[in-house]
Amino acid sequence: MGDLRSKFLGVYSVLKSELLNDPAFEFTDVSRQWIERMLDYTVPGGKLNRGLSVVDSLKLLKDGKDLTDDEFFHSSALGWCIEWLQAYFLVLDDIMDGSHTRRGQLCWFRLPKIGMIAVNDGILLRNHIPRILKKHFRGKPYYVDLLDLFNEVEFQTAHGQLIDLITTHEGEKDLSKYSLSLHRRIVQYKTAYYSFYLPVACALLMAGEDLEHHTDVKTILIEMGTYFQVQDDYLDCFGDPEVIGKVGTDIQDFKCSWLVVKALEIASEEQKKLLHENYGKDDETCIAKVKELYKVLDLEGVFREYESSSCQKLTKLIESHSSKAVQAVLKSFLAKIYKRQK
Ligand code: GPP
Ligand code: MG
Ligand code: MG
Ligand code: MG
Repeated sequence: MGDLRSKFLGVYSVLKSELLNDPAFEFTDVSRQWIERMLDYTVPGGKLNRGLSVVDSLKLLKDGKDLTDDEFFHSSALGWCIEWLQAYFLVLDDIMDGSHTRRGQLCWFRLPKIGMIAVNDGILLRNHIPRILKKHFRGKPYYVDLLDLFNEVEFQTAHGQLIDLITTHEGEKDLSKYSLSLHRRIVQYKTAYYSFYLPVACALLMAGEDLEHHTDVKTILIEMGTYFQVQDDYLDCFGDPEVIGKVGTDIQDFKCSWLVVKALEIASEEQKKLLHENYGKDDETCIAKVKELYKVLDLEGVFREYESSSCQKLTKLIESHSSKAVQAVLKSFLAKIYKRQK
């Protein structure tokens, strides 16, 4: 496994050096150094689950047969395109959410002399993806489908991010509009498509499949992605910042988090009043009061129950799929995230 990771990181170095020598731009030493530093800081430091899943999934779709060197390189390159997409989203998301840390270090825009140049860095990260695809996939029969897939998923994610942001609108803080169905809509679009559907869809395209024939796989992956974002919402408050590598901001940001939705479902009138008074305020005392209420309501227990029932539901869905190879892909994905601590 460690070996796979280091081989995968080897592909990152190749892609990075190609991008730093892209003939479409006349690089100076200074601009090249900027991008290299920015890439090393924002792209490879995460869990790499999304990227590695393309490689794993392709292998499972080939009934477990070892990948050729060429298949390994290309599935890794697609995996890295997803990691690039993720880096682009996170650089911008951290600005929008006012976050401080990410992956155990300061958010990119928080570094000295970076600031809002990070917005342009986000745009550069996003633009690296079609450069990688053009260089390595232009001649493939699935090239157009690949471009289309990345475009569609980015479109969905940006709209998910939009609803995540506009539901928190300053001046109209209204918890009564927060519901499980609104939460579902937000997380499906902002997280599930790019984190779950995209890696498997990339592997399916490489395996010569037509994505239109796999809407059932998509449905299961979106369900899994929803579960993943509920975990993210839970960890935002209950996770160990040392382990998750970030300090949560959902309470002060007035996010439509799974935790606040569940709290509203089970709270008494008095507890609801406390939430209304303290949720969405960037003040340590207010944040502490909300966290205390979450403890009193035993949201940890509510989450653990959700986690096991979700896993059972997903396992049933997966086992009802007609292809054993696809089942293996989905099970491996689920195993990677079940009861994750980060
Ligand atoms: C995660 O939400 C969602 C994204 C990273 C998508 C961002 C999309 C853009 C178009 C910028 P989150 O804010 O809960 O993630 P985290 O907890 O990691 O900050
Ligand atoms: Mg966000
Ligand atoms: Mg965020
Ligand atoms: Mg979060």
